[in-house]
Amino acid sequence: MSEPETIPYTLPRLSDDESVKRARNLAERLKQRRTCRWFSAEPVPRGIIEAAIAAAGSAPSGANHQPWHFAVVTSPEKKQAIREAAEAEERRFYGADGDSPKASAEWLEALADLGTDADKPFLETAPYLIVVFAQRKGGIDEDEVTQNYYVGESVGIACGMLLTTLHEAGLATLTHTPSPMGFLRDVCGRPEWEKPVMIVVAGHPAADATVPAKALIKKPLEQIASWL
Ligand code: IYR
Repeated sequence: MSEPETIPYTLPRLSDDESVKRARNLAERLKQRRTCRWFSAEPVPRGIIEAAIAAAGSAPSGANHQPWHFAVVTSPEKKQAIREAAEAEERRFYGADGDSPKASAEWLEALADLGTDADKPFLETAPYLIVVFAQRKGGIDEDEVTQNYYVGESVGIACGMLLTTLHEAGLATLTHTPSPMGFLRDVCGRPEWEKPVMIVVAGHPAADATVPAKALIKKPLEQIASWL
C-alpha cells in the first residue's frame, strides 16, 4: 500500500497559564447550559444553526466516515407532525392513554424530579428542531455505500459539539428522544439505513422558562475522575 498523503499539523502555542484559564472559562460557560423544556417562538438566525452543524460535522468519526445527517425542521406542518407522533409515543411511555405505562415504575420514579410528562409543546414552539440521524452505512461521498464504524460514539461526540456551539451562541437546547422514533425517518424523508438518534430542540428560552432544581446538582470532580 502507498503511504497516505500527510500535511503538517500545528496549534497556536499558549502559555500554561493561558491554557488553564481558557479551559476554566469554557468549563464555566458550559456549566451554564441547562436542558430547557420551555421555548419562545422568537426566530433565531439560521447562521447559528448552520455554524453549529458545521461544528458537529467536524467531530472525529470512525474511519472519518462522518456517519451523521442533521435534518433541520422549521416548517410548522412538519413540527406539528413530529409533535403528534412523539406525544402519541410519550402517552404510551407514561401511561397517559389509560393503559399501563411502557416505562417501568423505577424509570418513572427516576424522572419524577424532572417533572416531564407526555406533553411536548416545545416541539411546535421552538424555532428549530434538529433531527440527528446516524448512518449505519455510507462513505464520504453521498453515493458511496460502505460499512461505518463506531457510529454511536461518532454521532454522540457530534451531538456534544452541536450542543456546545448552540450554547456558546446563547441558545437554549433540549435533547429529546421519543421512543421508538422511527417516525422521524418518515417525517424527514430519510433512508431506511439511517437511524434517528435524537431531536436537538434549539431556540431562546420562554420568558417564564424554569428548569428543575435537581438538574443543577452535578457530581463533583473527585467523583467523576480518578488520577492514576
Ligand atoms: N422520552 C420521555 C422520557 C424521558 C426519559 C429520560 I431517561 C429523560 O432524561 C427525560 C425524559 C420524555 O421526553 O418525556
